[in-house]
Amino acid sequence: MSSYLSFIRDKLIKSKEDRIAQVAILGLEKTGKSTVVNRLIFGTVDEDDPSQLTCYLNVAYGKSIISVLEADEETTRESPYFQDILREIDGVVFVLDIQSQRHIESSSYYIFGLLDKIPQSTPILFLANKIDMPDAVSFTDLLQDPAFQVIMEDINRSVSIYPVSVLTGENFYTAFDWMISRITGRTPLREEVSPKRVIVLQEGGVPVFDYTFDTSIEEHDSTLLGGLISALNIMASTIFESSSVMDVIKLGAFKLIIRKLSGYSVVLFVERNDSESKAQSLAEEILEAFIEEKKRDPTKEMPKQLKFEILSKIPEIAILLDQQPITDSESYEEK
Ligand SMILES: Nc1nc2c(ncn2[C@@H]2O[C@H](COP(=O)(O)OP(=O)(O)OP(=O)(O)O)[C@@H](O)[C@H]2O)c(=O)[nH]1
Ligand SMILES: [Mg+2]
Repeated sequence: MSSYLSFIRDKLIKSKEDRIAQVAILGLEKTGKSTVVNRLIFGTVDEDDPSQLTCYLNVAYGKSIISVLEADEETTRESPYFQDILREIDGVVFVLDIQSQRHIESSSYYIFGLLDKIPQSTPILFLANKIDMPDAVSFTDLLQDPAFQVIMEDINRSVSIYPVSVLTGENFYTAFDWMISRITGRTPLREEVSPKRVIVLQEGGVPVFDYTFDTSIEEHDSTLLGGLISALNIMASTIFESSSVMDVIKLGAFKLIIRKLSGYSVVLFVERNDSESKAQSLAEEILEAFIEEKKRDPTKEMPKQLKFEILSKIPEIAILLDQQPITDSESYEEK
């Protein structure tokens, strides 16, 4: 084990030169660390997934690559290499199990023991995990816990805590995105683009996938929309060069971002003033995820739940899908 950790430490220092964000996933036994790692790798989790004790691997997060290190309690307490690792790491994610008050207490002891070893400049994200469990301690009660108040009120640190279920995915990407935007200095996605609806059209403009993110918007008829876009594209390619296709249309309060791939087109509705490049990359990711699912099972119907699952596999979209978007009173953040 100790040679594996010295290997991790050396890899970590090397990856730092490559500017890959390094995130440590820490927490007591069975809090959900490996579930976090699995969600990052596969975009979904299976309760029977193996629970690796210490692992270090690169995963794709949206368009970037991050390195994640899962380390169990014993490693963090006992390995001399782990001290070096904590000094090098860009962000720490503490997973704590909030299924009972007793679980929370043991986690807070552990956290206090480690806190001094984490440099002040390293952002720390607390995942208050397992909110799906029936007797889980409420987030409001957790925030009243004096131990957490001390941690959260340390003004010299960048700390945040989110109630999540890594198992169901609820709030997970919102929380993780906080960490990534802290490390990379990137603007959180929510502030750059707010997708309203996405439609995938097959050749000829027939809608084959339709998902509304914002149920308050007016639902335009997707068949008519498909017809409009395909007619416009046919006319455009007749008038201009044959390869010309429309890629952005501004219409009232919306901007329609259009992308084409393998005979399908995606139309993503965003707000008129949203970041165009960000919206284009989201539209491409959705179309790629759709095509991948189609390849896997060309005949399969896509009920709403499956569409939701396809979209949830894209971290940046999953943030927007969180069933219960976090409100100011629910999230507690200190800069
Ligand atoms: N209900 C519920 N169970 C969860 C959640 N996250 C993880 N679990 C379960 O908690 C158990 C432990 O999860 P792991 O991810 O293996 O935890 P770990 O921290 O990696 O555990 P060790 O590596 O063994 O220390 C598994 O049975 C998971 O399915 C959650 O959000 N809700
Ligand atoms: Mg594990």
